[in-house]
Amino acid sequence: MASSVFNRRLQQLQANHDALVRRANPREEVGNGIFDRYAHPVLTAAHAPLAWKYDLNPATNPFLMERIGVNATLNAGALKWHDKYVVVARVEGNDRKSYFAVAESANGVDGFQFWDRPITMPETAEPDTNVYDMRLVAHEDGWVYGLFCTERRDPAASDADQSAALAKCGIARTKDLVAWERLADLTTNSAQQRNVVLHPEFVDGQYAFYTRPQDGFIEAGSGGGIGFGLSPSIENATVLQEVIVDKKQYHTISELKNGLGPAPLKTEQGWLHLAHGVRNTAAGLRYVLYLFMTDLHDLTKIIHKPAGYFLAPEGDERVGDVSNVAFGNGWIAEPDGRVFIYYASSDTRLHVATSTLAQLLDYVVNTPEDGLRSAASVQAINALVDRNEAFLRGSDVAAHAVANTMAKAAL
Ligand code: M1P
Repeated sequence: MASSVFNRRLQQLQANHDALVRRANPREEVGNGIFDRYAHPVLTAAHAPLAWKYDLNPATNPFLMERIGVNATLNAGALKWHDKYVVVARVEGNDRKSYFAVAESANGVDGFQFWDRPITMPETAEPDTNVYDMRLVAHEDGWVYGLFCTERRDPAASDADQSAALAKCGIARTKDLVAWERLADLTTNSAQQRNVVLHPEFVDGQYAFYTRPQDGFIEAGSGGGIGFGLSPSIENATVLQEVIVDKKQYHTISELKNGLGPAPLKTEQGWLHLAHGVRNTAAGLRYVLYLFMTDLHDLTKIIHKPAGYFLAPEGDERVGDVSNVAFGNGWIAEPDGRVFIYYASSDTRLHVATSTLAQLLDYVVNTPEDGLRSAASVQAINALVDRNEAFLRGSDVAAHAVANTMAKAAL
């Protein structure tokens, strides 16, 4: 009896898992011309291998119960690796602890499958309570780095307060995405750090970091925005001076805080950045993604910054463990110009949006900047309508001229 329950459940679980992993992920029609969305998430909690969750021995698990639950798969770093699209996802268990796991796909939009085991991330002398949100960077020094948030209980918190935490940037490196060497956590002058990203090239012979200084675990406070600083060493990385590159700003999508997503992409026009901005609402925080570009030589100078968000949670994406959140810390740029942007919705599942470098550059360069006032927004619309009317008048004249020429030719 027990064995027939076990066998039936095992068959069903395997069939469901296979169907999920093999499910095609069609591109959604029309879109906004900037990027394309897809019908399904690329990675969900249900993608986790059965062997991570179930004791598959009928003698020790006759009901084939789930022994270890997976709650969510989100915020993934990304890399093209041996011709595969690879993400290092944040996998969150039912126990609220996150860990990292590699999943790969042949085409970047469907068929994502986890490798056999999650990453065994070494700890420092001060064990991490929780690790999450890895930024993967193939650095010009030859290593692949994973920078992530390591969270530990705030030692100054009273017994009554079991939620106060300290966030720091953990650093690890690898040559194969399987064996990781853990380095010392990043040292900065800020009380806390999250969303730290390693720049892929040396700057003045030093390692360059994008930071997000913050006063508290949730509040960026006086931290100000996305920072930038240099460290002579990666083994004991220390950034003593942070320059704010992109500050949080009143009544914008990042009035509360912001943070860099993946490492920037180098283009002929500048470094292209993907970041998240956070604002407060009566219904809680709203996280959206935005793009900006910095100067090729002065990495602290923004040369283009479109107004508002690039991508916001939409439809089902708006609901999850932390609703109204879009968060992206991984993208892959192909030599043919395609760009795969991996973003998570509502701290629950991972999606892909695709675009091209040509589209993203057009968007960044030609989208009006934020005028920071309602009147300026109306001015931007009026300027566009003026240009459209002039263009349509001109094309009317041109169309008439062509029609006249053709009519004369027909006589
Ligand atoms: O819950 C939304 C996000 O909150 C944090 O991001 P930030 O540091 O910018 O506030 C992170 O915990 C992130 O993982 C999470 O998705």
